[in-house]
Amino acid sequence: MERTLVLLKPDAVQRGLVGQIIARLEARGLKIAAMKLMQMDQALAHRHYEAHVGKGFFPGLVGFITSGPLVAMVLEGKDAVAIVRNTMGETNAAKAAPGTIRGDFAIDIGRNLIHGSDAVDSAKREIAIFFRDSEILSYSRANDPWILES
Ligand code: D4T
Repeated sequence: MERTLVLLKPDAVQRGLVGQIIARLEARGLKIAAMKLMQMDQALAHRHYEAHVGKGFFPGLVGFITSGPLVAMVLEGKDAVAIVRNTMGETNAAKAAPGTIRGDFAIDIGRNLIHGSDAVDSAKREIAIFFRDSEILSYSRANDPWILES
């Protein structure tokens, strides 16, 4: 089953939105395979956001993402990468559709609450940055047949 990395960024923790955001992702049918509260340091932030090194917004992004605790999760499900992305809404929260996490709770691209991997390959790379294999659990839920046909 497909897996993706989700980060509930420091703004989600500070604003007390962690529970509401996780509730939406769980209600969609995604399964929590791993989860922890942690604080990113500079090295981890550079590794995770290596594609953005050198861009104008990079220093602000690193300052923000390292500023306080965040929740890191591995979510699992059919098409988990795309399902998380469309549940989050557009990166620029100002343009995110109502009904999405960003569209309902955020207005600024630099305070957009949540990260979700943008492709299966990047999910694999990002999951390995945050979790050891032994921290990622595979299990069945009693309602799985009511969420996925097969
Ligand atoms: P993340 O990685 O946070 O899920 O965001 P996205 O995958 O949706 O978007 P991204 O990689 O393009 O951007 C990473 C991160 O940088 C912030 N950002 C981005 C910013 O503060 N200013 C900007 O101009 C851009 C493009 C928001 C998300």
